[in-house]
Amino acid sequence: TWAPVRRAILSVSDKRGLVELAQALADQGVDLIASGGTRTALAKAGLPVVEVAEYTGQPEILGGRVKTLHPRIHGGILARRNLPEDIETLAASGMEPIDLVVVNLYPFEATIAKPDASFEEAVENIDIGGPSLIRGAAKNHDHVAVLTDPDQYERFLAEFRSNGGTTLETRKRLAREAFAQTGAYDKAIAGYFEKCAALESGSEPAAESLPAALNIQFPLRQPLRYGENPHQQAAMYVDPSAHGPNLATARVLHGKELSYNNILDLDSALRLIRLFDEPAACILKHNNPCGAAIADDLATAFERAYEGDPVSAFGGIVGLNRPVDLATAELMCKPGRFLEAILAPGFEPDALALLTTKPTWKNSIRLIDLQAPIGPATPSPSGWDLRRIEGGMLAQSWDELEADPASGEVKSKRAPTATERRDLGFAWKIGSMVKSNAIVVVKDGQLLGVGAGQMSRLDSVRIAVEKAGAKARGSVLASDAFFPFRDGPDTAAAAGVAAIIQPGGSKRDVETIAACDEHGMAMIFTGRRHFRH
Ligand code: 93A
Repeated sequence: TWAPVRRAILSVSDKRGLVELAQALADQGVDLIASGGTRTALAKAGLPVVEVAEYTGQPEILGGRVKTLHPRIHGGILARRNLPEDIETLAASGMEPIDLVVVNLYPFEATIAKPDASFEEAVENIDIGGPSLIRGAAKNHDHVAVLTDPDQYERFLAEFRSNGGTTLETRKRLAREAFAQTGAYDKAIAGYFEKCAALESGSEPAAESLPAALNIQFPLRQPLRYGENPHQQAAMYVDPSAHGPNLATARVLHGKELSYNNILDLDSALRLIRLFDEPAACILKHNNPCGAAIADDLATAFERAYEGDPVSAFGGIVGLNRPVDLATAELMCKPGRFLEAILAPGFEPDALALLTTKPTWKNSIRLIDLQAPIGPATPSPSGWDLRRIEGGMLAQSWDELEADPASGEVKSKRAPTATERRDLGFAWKIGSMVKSNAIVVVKDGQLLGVGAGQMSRLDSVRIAVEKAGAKARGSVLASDAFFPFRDGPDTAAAAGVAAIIQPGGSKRDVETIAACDEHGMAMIFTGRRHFRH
């Protein structure tokens, strides 16, 4: 099942890591073929490389629209090495097998994201030759490996350096990732065409409509030791259409195998942390945040997240939206602290070294590298949010957060101050990730108290302000859905809460607004609720 790499074609728009990859290939005697710009980059680095035009004898035509679309290239990729007819066909035409395809596509999504991009420019950025190379290699994964993203190079090279080739398992994984990528690419193009057509006809773009039936195929990623409890069987499956950082493909750098509950908590941590632009940290327990903070640097954000509720944070799942640095790792390792897992878009080497050698937890801490930056710009999840019920399944579109919740309508006499507004926005984001009924209390970018999963909203308020204690004075509060009675805001005011954010929409909103005005509290309505059942 092992296949050697003797000849590679490289054609990349994103040239990150290209030279290092090609150097490692050349070091082991791999022949390199590259399209125009890629060849120039490699030749500049002093690497021996043949240009596609020279290899095929066919110069690029139509202003670059036809670069690599040639039988000598596609024959070399698609030939079945174990089929005598294919090998004879190659030989008869003087063609050679190509064992590795390194391609990433014209940046279509980046092009249409530019505010001044014309339709013509977008169309010119539809890659034709690239997807053909990728799909050919992925189809012939029995013999050919395909790399479609610079983030894959390191792992590929670790294997290639040790044996000069790849295993079938690797090639299959790469093929899966390749098809997911070309699929997402075409989906983006189709979406753009649809949007342009809708704009021309003057109507709003049609929302993705509900499918008549869900025909879902999620390949098995890995069996899990057990489910939510030890007597339950469990496994993790992957959504082949998924793109962007996710738990099904994240890399576990260190520690014991992830458990079912770990994965659920880490997934929530990922969803929470990606809501923030600024350095942010969160700590989850039983799928609810017990700590969260934003700050100018990651270490401060972590420290404030932990200190928000140090008792609950013990044994928690940590999510961070910046690579873990040494300062943050040192705070994590403070005496008396214990963490179950840490998820981040990377770990700096000195931080990794420290976290994996702390005596009390060195074998148990799980470190999960998302291998890609995360933030509000990360693509929203693909497909539908699915839940099983007895005898069927529920599907809904994902609960997306409004862009700027704190800019909602001010309902109270007093408008929130600038600081309160910032905290209200932070609280709203955290509240959207708490099990309903959800109430969160926040001050200065730090989560101080959470009331989660209560059957009465008032009980959630009581728990949240009690958790915050004396720190509730001057804080702000978010409620994931409207207050049905004024008792919630009254209780908040008694604890010293200064401002509230909630969706509004109760028939007793007038009474709730009156309560805020009596207590001098500011209140904003967002108009959108975020139940999490
Ligand atoms: O215009 S294309 O669709 N025609 C092609 O035949 C073709 N072959 C590769 N674009 C094509 N590519 C793309 O060119 C690759 O997917 C890659 O994104 C880019 C690399 O071009 P260069 O090496 O000239 O920078």
